[in-house]
Amino acid sequence: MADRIPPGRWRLYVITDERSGRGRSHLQIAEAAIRGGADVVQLRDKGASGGRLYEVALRLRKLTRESGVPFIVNDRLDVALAAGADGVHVGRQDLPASAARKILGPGMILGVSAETVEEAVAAEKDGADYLGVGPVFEARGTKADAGEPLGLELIANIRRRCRLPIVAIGGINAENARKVREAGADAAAVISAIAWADDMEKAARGLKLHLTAADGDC
Ligand code: TZP
Ligand code: MG
Repeated sequence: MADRIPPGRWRLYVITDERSGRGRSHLQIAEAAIRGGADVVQLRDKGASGGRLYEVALRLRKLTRESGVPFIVNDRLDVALAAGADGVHVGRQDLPASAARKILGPGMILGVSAETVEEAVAAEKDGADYLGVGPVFEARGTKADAGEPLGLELIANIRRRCRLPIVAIGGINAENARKVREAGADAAAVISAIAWADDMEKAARGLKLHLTAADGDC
């Protein structure tokens, strides 16, 4: 098994979301994404019951462990802990970062969403391991309540104020992926660019190439 890649080295962060996946399952999206070079996989399912989410998390845990890819659960600390995930991602509607850190202990990865520089600074102080920053571009096709795009400028501003790895999110695709790296993001998180692609593996491979192409410049 490959050594686990820490957040600062992540480039392609793939979020499985069945509702925006043309009927593809979480497992199918994750399998294709990993074959295409995903550095980390997040399970996101706002509609699933705790029981169903736990079952899916166990399957993704097995797959990601065998592939040496870190596994993050969105929103649900309980499911992340029960399934033996590597970490959890929390946002404004979830348990605050400081409380999540208390429960997780120092060994698990804590991702925290930030839509402003102030939120990013607070998340860093509260124990986040990486920041999810966005929506950078238009993302309401995937997340109805995503809000106005915040732009590349936000990434650059957070980069100046925080040391944590930045995972940019929202409307990222093969055309604009390199721009988020150049603005200061370490990685890009994507849903539709992979889950909606005709060939998910090929889409992941293409995105990964764009994201790593900027390695020499950043
Ligand atoms: N948080 C901010 S935008 C977004 C989330 C979960 C949706 C990203 O989806 P896509 O399809 O990659 O724009
Ligand atoms: Mg959340």
